[in-house]
Amino acid sequence: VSIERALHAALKEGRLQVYFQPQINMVTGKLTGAEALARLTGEDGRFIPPDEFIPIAEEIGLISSLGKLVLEKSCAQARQWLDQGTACKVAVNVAAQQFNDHRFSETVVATMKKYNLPSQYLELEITESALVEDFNSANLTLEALKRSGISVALDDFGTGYSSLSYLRSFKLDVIKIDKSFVKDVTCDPQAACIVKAIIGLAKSLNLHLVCEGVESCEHEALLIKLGCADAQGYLYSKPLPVDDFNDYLVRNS
Ligand code: G
Ligand code: G
Ligand code: MN
Ligand code: NA
Repeated sequence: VSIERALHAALKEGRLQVYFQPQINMVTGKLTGAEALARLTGEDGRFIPPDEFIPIAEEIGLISSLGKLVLEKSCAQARQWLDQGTACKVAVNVAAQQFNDHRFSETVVATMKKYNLPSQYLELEITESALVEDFNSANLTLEALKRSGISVALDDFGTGYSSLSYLRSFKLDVIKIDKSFVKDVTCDPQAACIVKAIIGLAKSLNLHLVCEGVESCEHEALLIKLGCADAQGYLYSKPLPVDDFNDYLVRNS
């Protein structure tokens, strides 16, 4: 109940925070973008983890409003980065409910226009659950996004039920290998085989690939050896409040 109240209050006042986690090219060390991650503070000032408030926002029907606010803040931020000469693409998570709203692509395009943000600076991250509900409408939404030049990533790849058919059926641009595989890639030969297979799959389907949850130099070295360049993880940085991300951005561009 306290999380519910905090969500309502934060949305009403537009004071949901957005943190940014750097995405890195492991080979060049260069920054390639940032993932936007929502953060919520309770009325008592306590930090509420997203694993707690996202499912509740979904349950009580607030996830689309939350997503809209994150999208809005992310586009505003990407615009500001462009203006200050440190251009940075931002990747925004989209919940299934939000993605399946028939006005979703319109809202995204309108938000980009509002901030005069070129489409190459926005990426959307969806999970398979966004694609299962209604094949035709999901396809139409993805096509509309593609026409507008917005790329779409399939998040948490490998953890759902039928990822491979989605890769064939839908126009996606990026797959993000779930951190559960990356975590074990250096100690579990089976995890390494799966990562290797996903890298091969992405290459042959001409999809861009990002490894999530890179935490050690050993992870990095092995992933580069297996053929993946782009990554995200604590080895480079945790998700950062916007001021800290800005420092990172200025230092790294
Ligand atoms: O930092 P991390 O603990 O941020 O995020 C936990 C989970 O919450 C992840 O699965 C992430 O995708 C999800 N999440 C974080 N921000 C958002 C958001 O703005 N929208 C949606 N739908 N999910 C988010
Ligand atoms: O589910 P999604 O991929 O959208 O959310 C990313 C989640 O992964 C966030 O909760 C973020 O804080 C977390 N995360 C980012 N980098 C790392 C990492 O190196 N290790 C772990 N364990 N989690 C990470
Ligand atoms: Mn994500
Ligand atoms: Na993920």
